[in-house]
Amino acid sequence: MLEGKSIDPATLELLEIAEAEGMPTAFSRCETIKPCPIGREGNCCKHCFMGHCRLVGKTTTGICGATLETVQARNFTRAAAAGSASHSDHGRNMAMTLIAVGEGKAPGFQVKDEKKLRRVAGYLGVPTDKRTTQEIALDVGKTALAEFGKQEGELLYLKRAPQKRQEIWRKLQIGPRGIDREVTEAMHRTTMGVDQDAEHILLQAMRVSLADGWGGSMLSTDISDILFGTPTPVMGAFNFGVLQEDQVNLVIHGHEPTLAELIVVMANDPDLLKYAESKGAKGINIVGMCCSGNELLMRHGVPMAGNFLQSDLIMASGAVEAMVVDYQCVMQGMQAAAEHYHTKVITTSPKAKITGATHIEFDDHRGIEIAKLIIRTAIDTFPNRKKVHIPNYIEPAIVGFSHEYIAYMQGGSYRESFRPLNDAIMNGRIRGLAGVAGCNNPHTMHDNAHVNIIKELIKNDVLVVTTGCAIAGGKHGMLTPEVMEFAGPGLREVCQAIGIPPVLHMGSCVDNSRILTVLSQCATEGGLGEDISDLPGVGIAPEWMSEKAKRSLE
Ligand code: NFS
Ligand code: SF4
Repeated sequence: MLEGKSIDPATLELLEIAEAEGMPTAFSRCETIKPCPIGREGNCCKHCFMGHCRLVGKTTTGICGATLETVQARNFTRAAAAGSASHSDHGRNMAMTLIAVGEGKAPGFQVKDEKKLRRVAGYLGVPTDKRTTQEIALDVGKTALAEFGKQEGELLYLKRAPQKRQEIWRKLQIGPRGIDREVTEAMHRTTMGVDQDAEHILLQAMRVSLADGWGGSMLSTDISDILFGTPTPVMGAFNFGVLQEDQVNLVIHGHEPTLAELIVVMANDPDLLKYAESKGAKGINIVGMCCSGNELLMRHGVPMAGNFLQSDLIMASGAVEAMVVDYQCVMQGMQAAAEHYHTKVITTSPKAKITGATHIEFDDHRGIEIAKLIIRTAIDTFPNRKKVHIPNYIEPAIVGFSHEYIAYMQGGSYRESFRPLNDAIMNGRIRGLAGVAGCNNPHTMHDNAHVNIIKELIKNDVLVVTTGCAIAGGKHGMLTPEVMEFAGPGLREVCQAIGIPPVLHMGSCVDNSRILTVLSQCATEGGLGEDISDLPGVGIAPEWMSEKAKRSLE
């Protein structure tokens, strides 16, 4: 029964338990739900109530006359708009937290990376001379926030792309003006009776996607680095084995690093540790999941319990006291899974509740107090544990390769460069660069595509960067220096010379923006052409499921 569901033995082990105990998971639900083939292909239009129109067989237009091309382009663009809205709304929250820090109203948070703050101020045209960190932070936050509601002009970060690329965007008129404006326009143009030329619709899909990659996501990454530090390599660990049998386990899942950062700090609070002891636990163990997990992993080495398809399954360990979630990729089924055990699902975002779950709302003005309350709630749950079974799989990994760090590795603090990498591509020792990103999807064997594609790429001298749930490779030894032996001879030589592994963990999905800036710098460094499209680079999301990944695929 379980055969073919995952290549990860830890996942299979808990799936067996879940099945025996009748705990539902995405895997089990996937057995009974067959995706609608019409919708899956994008051939169904739900944009007005003369329909919904299913364009199959001899039916080639909807009641309004919309053609299959139009319907498909509209569906695609709406998914891209939703994906952009999600990443960007996350970016907006980061900007608001930075403003609160600038105003001195966010106790527990501060500017951790002053150098990055000044660099970002430069991109956004915020003056830095003779100004305090707090003043700069406030202005950077406000300028970033203004990018969302801007009605005219173009996003300030577009300037970070190679000149040639910017000119193409301008010529096609797809340079985003304001992030929210592009999402709204995508929704408007795809509603009944508006834009009905497939190619023209798809131009807006590109514009709304650029508003994410060079807007919401990039701002999110930059502000996270300013507030929590720009990642540098750190040791981490992967898989269910990171849960601790004798400690209170909190799994942090979702996307925003803000509250998660405070929970990590507060897990060392002596009073809370004492409280945990009073309930019979030997400590408080914080582990990550999906993108929030990635954020914590790459900045603090907080162990990563798993990726998307492991997020309800982990409950079957019986060792999760609290599943702390904010938003995105948080399956509602988690609550049903939690009800089979003692686990409390705790929702924390004002934007996202789950029926039946405990809601403890985050507010960055009272962050510490809320973090403490969440940990206390988890501790209170510890005595209710029933049977515990933690699969004994744990894989070490080196993670946390930011753009800044990769540039530093190639030239030191004062001569940051991408020259060695460019030279290696030009002389053929590296054949290309690949970004392996995106989710899991129960319609395909869990982790299989991620891991095998990465293996094949490095064997063929392609340098790989990985983000989001594609960090699946971490569970299978792909993020250790030992993986070097699987790399082709050219790639191995270059990685040894620069001092980087052949598979670089670059963070969460919004951190795909780090890939964009790396590619941009490779292109502008010279020798490989003048544009990102001149580079031998590819982006793959082989197990994708989210609209956010659809956006990234463009
Ligand atoms: Ni990305 Fe993060 Fe994972 Fe897919 Fe979801 S967690 S933003 S969308 S499932 S990679
Ligand atoms: Fe059908 Fe046209 Fe309405 Fe879509 S917009 S549901 S194709 S009538």
